[in-house]
Amino acid sequence: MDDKKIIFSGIQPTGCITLGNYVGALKNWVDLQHDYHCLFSVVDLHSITVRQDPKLLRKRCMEFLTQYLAAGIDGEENIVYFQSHVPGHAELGWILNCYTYMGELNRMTQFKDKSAKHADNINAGLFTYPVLMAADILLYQTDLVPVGVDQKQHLELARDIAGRFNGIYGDVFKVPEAFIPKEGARIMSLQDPTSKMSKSDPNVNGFISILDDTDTIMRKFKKAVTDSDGLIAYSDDKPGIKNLINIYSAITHKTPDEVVAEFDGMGYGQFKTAVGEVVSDELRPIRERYEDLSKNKDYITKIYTQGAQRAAGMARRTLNKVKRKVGYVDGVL
Ligand code: AQP
Repeated sequence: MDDKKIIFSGIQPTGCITLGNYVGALKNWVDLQHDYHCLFSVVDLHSITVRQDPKLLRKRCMEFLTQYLAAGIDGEENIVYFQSHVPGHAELGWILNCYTYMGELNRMTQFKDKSAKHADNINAGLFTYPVLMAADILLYQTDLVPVGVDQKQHLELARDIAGRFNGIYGDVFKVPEAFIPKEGARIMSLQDPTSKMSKSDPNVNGFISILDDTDTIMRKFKKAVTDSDGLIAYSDDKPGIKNLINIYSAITHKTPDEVVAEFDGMGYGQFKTAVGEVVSDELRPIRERYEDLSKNKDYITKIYTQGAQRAAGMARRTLNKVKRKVGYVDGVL
């Protein structure tokens, strides 16, 4: 292998891929894909921490992988695959469970949030989710993980687990770094700008799907919750406007100050229309490519099959090393 560094990242197939996922993760994958060896996974093992309808899940998995490609991920150059197709994720996940403390997992804010949301199904998988995520990353000797800021705590834990394991057995894992975008690291709900835009939000006006058409996008931005003082300013006291500035800024690569200057003296209506337009222009080609690609099932199958084969080869090298270090007898398979 050359000296390019390794990137791993994934999105779990729940709900639909949102503008938040796009800006926090997917868009950066596209920007980084030629400079690194990249693995982009539809992390389906994670998705069953919340109960899923099997038929819908299978359909959604295919749709997510197709959206990765439609967003501009090159499926030949990069490794694009389903997590459940590479058994090494679950194998390493188990081993790392034994090197992770309950106290560490108890501190994870996503577990607290999700167990409050799914009080009738607080399963062990939900609790150990960050360990599987650590396995996803460490399995490939990943250097860099492009994620939204909400995943920062999980990534810190992955680093701690890697450090602990290395401390016992020598240098087994690369200790990964987070890659968190400056603008758009945390896109908020359009209906409640104090909580993050979430792909399973039951209120469809709270999020933009990357497949939403122009009319839907414009309508959702028009309805976006703001405030009543009519001033376009970048302030924590104005979470709705701040969120719209962040979105505009992430798409146009302008700083928040530049955005504020651009819209100085204009009304919220005009600003919301401008944000809707840049988002719609950004997403239109993705939607069009998606429509084409989803007709080509053979191509999609080829991409995820070769992706899983390449990922499995890399995973095997790390797992063999881990198993030897832990003290297992060499297997025959
Ligand atoms: N609102 C967001 N802003 C910026 N980045 C975000 N990400 C998610 N939401 C935002 C980033 O997208 C990647 C994939 O996310 P995930 O599949 O791990 O799911 P999640 O973050 O748990 O997303 P949701 O919307 O909250 O899903 P549900 O509703 O199913 O629980 C990650 O890199 C994440 O940082």
